[in-house]
Amino acid sequence: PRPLRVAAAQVGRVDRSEPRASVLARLITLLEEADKQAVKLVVFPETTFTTFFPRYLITDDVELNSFFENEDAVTGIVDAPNVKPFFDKAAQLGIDVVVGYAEKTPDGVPYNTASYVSGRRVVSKYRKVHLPGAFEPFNDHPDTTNQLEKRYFKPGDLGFQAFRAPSLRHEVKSPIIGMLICNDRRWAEGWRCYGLQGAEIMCIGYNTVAWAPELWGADPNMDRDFARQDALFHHKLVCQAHAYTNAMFCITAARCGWDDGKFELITGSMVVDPEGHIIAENKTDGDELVVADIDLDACLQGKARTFAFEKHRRPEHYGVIVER
Ligand code: CDT
Repeated sequence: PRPLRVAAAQVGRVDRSEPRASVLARLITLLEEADKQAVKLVVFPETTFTTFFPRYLITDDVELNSFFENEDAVTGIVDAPNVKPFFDKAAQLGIDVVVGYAEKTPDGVPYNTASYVSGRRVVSKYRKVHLPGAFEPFNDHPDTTNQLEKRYFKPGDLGFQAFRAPSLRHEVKSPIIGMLICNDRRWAEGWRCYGLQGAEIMCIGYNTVAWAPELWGADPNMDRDFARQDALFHHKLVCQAHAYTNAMFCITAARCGWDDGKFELITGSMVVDPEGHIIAENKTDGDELVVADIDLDACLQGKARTFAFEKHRRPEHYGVIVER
């Protein structure tokens, strides 16, 4: 067996005006909880350090920039001024973290990014490929949930690179990891790229609106509870199905709750096993650590038998996927 204790760090309501120091204190509390429970790998949400700002049309550059982390060309995210204490704490506790954030490169290019950080070292970085929404807002009503990722970010340019987490080798033979960000989880292509590289754990942070008729194209009179349930259903559907067909664990971490008291995000923080079963999930819509003991050898059933890619795949018939 290759046992490992992992967690999703769900983060509840974060308002547009919530000070960075306050969010950071909450994240550090989650790290301390993980340490108490001897967790070795914790996955945090998409844009962990701030509210999900692409829902707003922000015309003030100073405010817009305040949601981004300025990366260093050598050290990446770990010494960025607003977030350094978080990475210092994770290193001090010996916990590996996957954390999503709005990245500004040294050349000023904006990406929606997740980094895998261990002992203050960026082991790997992923930039969101599937940016949902539009460049223009639906309207400028203050209650509208916009989805302006195409306005604020460039599409990711790093592809889907699986990597080993050597820092976890003391626990278990270094697992092979993949990262996706929110909307990416709905697309089979990214999962398969990681599956083909033998990934054993998929790490996914997200901000998914519970109610946004403009975005989902739903009937504006649809029952709100139904809309929330449906959004949660689709989140679980894709994560469970893709974890199963690629024979890997999946850890999903939600930014959830009612931002600004009026923009609701779904929960759904969970750990899924390679057979597609949920083995741990959130109980609240606030800050919460969802912990699971996993055995990486559980991937073998799918990788060596049910799907055994090298025996059963027929790539000569899959060309249309990359041709269109
Ligand atoms: N953050 C993010 O990617 N959200 C999208 C909203 C839906 S876009 C139709 C998601 O896929 O959850």
